[in-house]
Amino acid sequence: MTDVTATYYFRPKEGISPEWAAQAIVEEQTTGTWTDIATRQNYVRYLDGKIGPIVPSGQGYTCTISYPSEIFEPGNIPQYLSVIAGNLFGLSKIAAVRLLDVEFSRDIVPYKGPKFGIEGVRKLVGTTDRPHVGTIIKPKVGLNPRDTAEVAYEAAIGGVDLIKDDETLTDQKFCPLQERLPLVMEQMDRVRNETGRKVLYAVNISSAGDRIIERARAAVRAGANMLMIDVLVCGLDAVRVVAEDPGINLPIHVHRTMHAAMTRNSEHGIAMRPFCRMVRMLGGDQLHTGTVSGKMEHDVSELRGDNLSLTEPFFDLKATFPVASGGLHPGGAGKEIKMLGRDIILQAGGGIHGHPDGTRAGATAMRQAVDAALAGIAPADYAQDHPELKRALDKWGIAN
Ligand code: RUB
Ligand code: CA
Repeated sequence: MTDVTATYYFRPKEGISPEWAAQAIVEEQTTGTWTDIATRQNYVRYLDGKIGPIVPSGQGYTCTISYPSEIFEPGNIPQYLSVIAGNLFGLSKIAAVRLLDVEFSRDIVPYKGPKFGIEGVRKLVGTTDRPHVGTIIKPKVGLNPRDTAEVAYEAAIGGVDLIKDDETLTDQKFCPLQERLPLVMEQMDRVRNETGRKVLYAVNISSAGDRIIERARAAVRAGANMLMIDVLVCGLDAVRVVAEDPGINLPIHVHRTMHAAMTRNSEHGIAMRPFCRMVRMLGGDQLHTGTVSGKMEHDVSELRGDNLSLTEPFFDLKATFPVASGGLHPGGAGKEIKMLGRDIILQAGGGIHGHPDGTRAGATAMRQAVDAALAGIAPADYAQDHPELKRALDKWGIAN
């Protein structure tokens, strides 16, 4: 296959036919423009896109557009986005357009994908098939490095597999990265000595385009065991830049802050799916895709498909670990596992640090909730002899 096939939903304005709208999109994104042009010589026409069947869907239509792979500059992800998701969103005769999915051809995937992937991350942590439990240090900003490390220790000793910075914490004065990272890693070593468990800490290296790679290298030198990137605010290519650096051999946790500006509207924007495919090919080892029981808006069938796009066969690339996060708590773990499976990272911020007995008990309660789900025992029953889970369920209830 040499074409790149993108699937769009679109709704033309009144009086505009779906055929005209699809044609307007394909012209804008390939060799045409709003009017005939004398310069569109025959020899450029091999770059024209092809419109697939136009199918009514909801208030509008869906169709595929196949782009010849020669229109793409291999390895230039910003350019890919301009083709599949560029000007078309602003065409005034089309009320709404949403990029739903994209299928890339091998010749424009010159990427190695995740270095670790699900299996590699499991190997680091020492698990076979249970869901991982993670936490975001809260409050998301403000704690000093020492308190950050203390919270990290409590979460780790309580049982989490992964600790991460939040999206707005980078390298501010109140918590400089080069101070907090060694202190947190010291606590991770302490947990390793006390329990034998390796806990990952994803330090947020998100920063300006000309600084992120140096920040990543500095984090490696300071002993980091995982890096985190806010992929949409940094730009998708930030993941590739870090993943391809020969001196960086750490898994990358990918946060998607700002995504809902593009993904939330079911008629207009860019669905999560294309981002999943691109983050995977660019080398993200873990990616936030949402929850079925948490605080963020979601569509269950889209979410399941998004997670599948991270794990299904995709050339020879490893699978990216989906992360369920946003308003999760122990009472939601069972539902998440039931709907999303075991290859999932269940990440709770408030749902761990908000436990009535504190962070350590919150982390233990999350692990107990996972154990209950895997044993097929109702959380309320399991909580009878697991007091941390009991206290969490009393506070937050059970998602059904
Ligand atoms: C969750 C959190 C993450 C959200 C983002 O904190 O800090 O940034 O997961 O959402 P809490 P998404 O557990 O306290 O809600 O993962 O959907 O992008
Ligand atoms: Ca957050």
